[in-house]
Amino acid sequence: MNEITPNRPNNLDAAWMPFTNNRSFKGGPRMLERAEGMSYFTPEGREVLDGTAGLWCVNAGHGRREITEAIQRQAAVMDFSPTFQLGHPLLFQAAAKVAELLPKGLDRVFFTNSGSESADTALKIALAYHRARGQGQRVRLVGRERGYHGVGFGGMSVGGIGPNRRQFGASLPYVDHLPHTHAPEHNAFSHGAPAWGAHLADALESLVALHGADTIAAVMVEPIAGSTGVLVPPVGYLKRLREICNKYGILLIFDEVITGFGRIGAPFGSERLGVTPDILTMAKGLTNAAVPMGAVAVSDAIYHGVVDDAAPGIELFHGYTYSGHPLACAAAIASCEIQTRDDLPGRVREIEPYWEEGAHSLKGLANVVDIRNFGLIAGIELAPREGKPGDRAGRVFQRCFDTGLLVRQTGDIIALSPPLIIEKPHVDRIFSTLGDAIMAEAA
Ligand code: PXG
Repeated sequence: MNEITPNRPNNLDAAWMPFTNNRSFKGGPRMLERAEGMSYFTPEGREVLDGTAGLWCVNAGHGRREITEAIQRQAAVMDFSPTFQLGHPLLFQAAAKVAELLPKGLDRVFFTNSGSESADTALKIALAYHRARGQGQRVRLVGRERGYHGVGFGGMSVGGIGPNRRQFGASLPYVDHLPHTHAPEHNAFSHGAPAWGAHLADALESLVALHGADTIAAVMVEPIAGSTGVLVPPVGYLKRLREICNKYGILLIFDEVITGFGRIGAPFGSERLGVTPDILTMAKGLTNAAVPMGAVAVSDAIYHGVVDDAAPGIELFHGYTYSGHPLACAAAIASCEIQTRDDLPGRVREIEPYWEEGAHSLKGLANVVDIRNFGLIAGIELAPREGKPGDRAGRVFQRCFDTGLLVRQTGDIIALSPPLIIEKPHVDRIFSTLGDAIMAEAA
């Protein structure tokens, strides 16, 4: 007879797990029970070094006391307050804190609960902005192949991942895509931003010629595509996109769900990459992932464009019950304070060369066909096993987990994005454990 042990689920049936191979997981579950600093611990007490900051989100490391206490304090004071036609102090404080970290010119902040909601919110704001200016015919949304903007219908449609949509048979109309920038034939083993490919942004000119600029509302891209395998933009690419958007009055949206909050050595990636969008989405590191929260930042011009001349009443007919949830705001304030006080972006810039060297030390191992890096991100691409795409990297992921390292697998790419508090010995452990796993899967 099965005995129920506290904290040890003995029945995995009820939960339908997200983005998971439920059948194989339930046959051999990988469980995490506790987390602290750079590490997770399994129910058996085995340490698993966190090479992925959870899912690119625990940027300040696990179990930050300041964040936990801020959440506890707020839960005791007021559990929930509506933010429709009502406010609470932390909503405004959290928005102001985030605005302090944002690139100059982007300082109006709309709260959501996730990256997916941020993507859909950003797209809706873009449409509302054009409509408010009397350009309601601008309804076309442009994304990029291999872009990931979450799982809502907006983000899914503008995103460019087949399997993310194929199952559902429906996408928004009026969507088109730029080509992705992954070009291993030119850029394999680039250190940092690859030199080749700025001209790929000119595909936006072709979409303008095809559809007419006056039908296009916005272009949404990740400054660095994370979940489709770490695609770093070619030098000059984002600047070129910015110029073309300016030329045709198209809004540029950066999805900074992964690149925000220090990940690439600046509070937001836009700053490090030297290009400011009109709209910027975030989530993940916003609360250090302690409470779900996302946000969309927009320029003054967009805020005023939508709000100032609207008909009396609600200006933007959009929001979530939990937009600006008090516990999330408490976590966001504490998390933004850690960003600044501990200078997480500065730490990234300091350790980046060591990280880059560690990542590229895997060059030459069997089946390693490309290595990419930027900030505290790395992608290691493996040659697929014949007829079994994803199998090699999947086994590397499992081997790493079994030997005490958490990595992310997407197709045959291993992605790394550790907490930004990482020290050199952790870097050494990550790449030696991963190197061993890759070698063990050489056959
Ligand atoms: N935009 C980007 C750029 C993301 O990376 C989302 C939107 C959606 O966020 P939510 O909070 O709705 O999940 C993401 C999420 C991976 C991985 O394996 C990446 C994400 C989520 C889960 C796994 O790389 N990114």
